[in-house]
Amino acid sequence: MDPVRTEIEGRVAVVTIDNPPVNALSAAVRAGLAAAIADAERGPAEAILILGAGRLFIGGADISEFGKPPVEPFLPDVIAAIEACPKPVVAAIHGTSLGGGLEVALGCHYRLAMPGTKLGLPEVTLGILPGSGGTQRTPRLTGLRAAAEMITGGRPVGAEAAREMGLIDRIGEGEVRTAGLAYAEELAGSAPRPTGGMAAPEAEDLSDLRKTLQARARGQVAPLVALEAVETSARLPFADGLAEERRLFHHLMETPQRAGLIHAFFAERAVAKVPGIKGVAPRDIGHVGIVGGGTMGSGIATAALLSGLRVTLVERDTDALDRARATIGKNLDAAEKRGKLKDRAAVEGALTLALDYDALSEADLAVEAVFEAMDVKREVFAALDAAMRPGAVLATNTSYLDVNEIAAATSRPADVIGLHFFSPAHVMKLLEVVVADETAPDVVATGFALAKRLGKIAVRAGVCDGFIGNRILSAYRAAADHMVLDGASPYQVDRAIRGFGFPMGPYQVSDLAGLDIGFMTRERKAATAHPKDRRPVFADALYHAGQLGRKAGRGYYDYSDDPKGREDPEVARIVAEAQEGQRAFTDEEIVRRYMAAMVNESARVVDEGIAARPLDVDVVLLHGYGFPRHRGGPMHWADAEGMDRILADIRAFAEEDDHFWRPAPLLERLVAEGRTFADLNTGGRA
Ligand code: 3H9
Repeated sequence: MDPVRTEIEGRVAVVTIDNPPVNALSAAVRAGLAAAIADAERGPAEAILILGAGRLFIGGADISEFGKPPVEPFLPDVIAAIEACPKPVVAAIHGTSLGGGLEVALGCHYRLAMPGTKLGLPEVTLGILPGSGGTQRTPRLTGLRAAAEMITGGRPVGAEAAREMGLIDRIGEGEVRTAGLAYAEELAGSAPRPTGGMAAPEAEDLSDLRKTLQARARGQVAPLVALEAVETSARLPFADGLAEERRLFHHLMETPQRAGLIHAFFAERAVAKVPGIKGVAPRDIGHVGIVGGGTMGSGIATAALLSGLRVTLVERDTDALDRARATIGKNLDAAEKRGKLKDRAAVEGALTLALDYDALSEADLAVEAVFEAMDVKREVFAALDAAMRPGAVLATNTSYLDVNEIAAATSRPADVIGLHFFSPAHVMKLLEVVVADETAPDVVATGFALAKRLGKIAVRAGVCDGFIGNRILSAYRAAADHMVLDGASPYQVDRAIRGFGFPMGPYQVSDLAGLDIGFMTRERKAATAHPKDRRPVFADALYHAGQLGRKAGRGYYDYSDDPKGREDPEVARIVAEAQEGQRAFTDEEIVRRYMAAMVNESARVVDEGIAARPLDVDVVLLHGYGFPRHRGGPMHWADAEGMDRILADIRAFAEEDDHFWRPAPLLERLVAEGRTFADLNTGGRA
């Protein structure tokens, strides 16, 4: 079907863009739009109305065309033709209008948006900048600062805010087509009002915004380049500003950051396409049970309540229930402050607290979030099995235990699944959906449907110690610990890792999680440890000294007079005493070792089928472990860096420690065959 069609309604030519799912501006849409404007210009209509078919106006440029040879007509030229049209052109916007989609609207002479519409220029989140006039037309409508904030932040604004800023002229009523037609009829026969012909914005000092952007960039270039582009609008004539925008756009288009961010965008959508559950209907979930009201259980309860589900939380005694109620209350306070909670009374009314598993007899799904010990978990699952109705889903939030063994404690292993939330569960977006040997496909589909309902990104994981994320974490964490044992300071390691783009280094993460957690994990693994495994004795020493991290006021860092944490000479002394070597490391070597360990373990996780594809690993590390988004995730990064270089590093490191550094077979195969992880995202395992 033609992606752009024109109908004549009275004095108005109605041009509709119909390119599902998001009316992206593909080559065919651009050509169709250009032709429609040219035809309407020649025809009898006295005004032109541009609309989007379906649920939104235009989702932006077609991102899947990026990185491929460009196809004419180019979007800036199509928009220039709209702007130059001698008849008034009106955009009637509903749903969403993003990126190139908003730029089309800015090229129109008048803009109307329906209530609830989101309008934005999110290009910086893809590593680029608005490249079809957005950096020049927006400031002519809104002033320099508002445009700079919108474009460098990438966040959409609502219709009301857009009208206040001057970005749109009107808010429509009723149905978008009718509202747009009435507006166009009103303007029919009048002179066009090109945005590019408006006065340039007044120059303003934006150095404060530049400083803020620099402080939070962590290596990202697009926001600062976008600021530069917006600033030219106050200095240069319109045509020259457009040329400068184009030049900067093409520069960003060529950066690896653009490739990384767009990989992340598509990977986040691809994770939901799980092999084996295509077309499988999920079970209905309206009522969620939760066993355990600690930080995790209360966080999961909060997430479920905020998405309108009924929640029944079971704890052992009334004290524990009171604590859960208080934690959930605090979480809801925070959500209310952020505007995420409309009807508090209704949400609180949907929560039941109970001491008995019988309260879960009506629940559609229960999530167990109790102490991480197999015997405790098995007891809970036997009780759930007895209490829950047939067809209910029984989920465990374990972060490393064997879900098969947990399922075996019930008479219905097909209904058992792992739902591994990340703390705080009402904030973190990631959910690992852990599929055990006997988990039924519709139970897996239910895990994904629940994640969507909760606004989370679900990734399928197989059963192993730590699933995808924590298993890979334990490998790169070990690489960091080995460097400290050999002479690096934890502070240097943290700095180097932050320099790569992580928000925190591994020892800052330890302080946040609590050093007791790491200690307990080491104790748990000690029984099965290999004699050549190197134990981070400096971490044990800190644990025994009571330096448990943030909650104790001291861990690797001292938090007593600085909430961010100060380097601590006492820690440096404890670490130095426990160190096995005194070798110096450069920041570059620290990053190379850390990343080599991450990529190597990731390759094993993919090879063993624990992760369905490399892109699943990328999404887990991006959303659960702070991996810098502009690098796309460890697998995308490995491809960009060159897998042969990483394999050569691992082989070199193995010369001094061939126990820890063993190349993953998949890495060796891919290098030998000249293939990449990206090849496996589409083509399956090597
Ligand atoms: C730009 O415009 C550059 C210009 O300044 C200059 C150019 C010269 N292209 O997210 P969903 C696919 S940069 C291609 O699940 P929702 C998506 O992959 C662009 N495909 O839906 C998915 O495919 P599949 C600036 C796209 O309702 C399907 O559509 N624009 C695009 O939750 C459904 O997507 C943006 O950055 C695209 N632009 O949310 C907006 N967008 O079904 C990016 C989506 O095969 N898009 N797809 O997995 C979004 O933010 C959301 O998709 C949107 C709808 C809010 C529009």
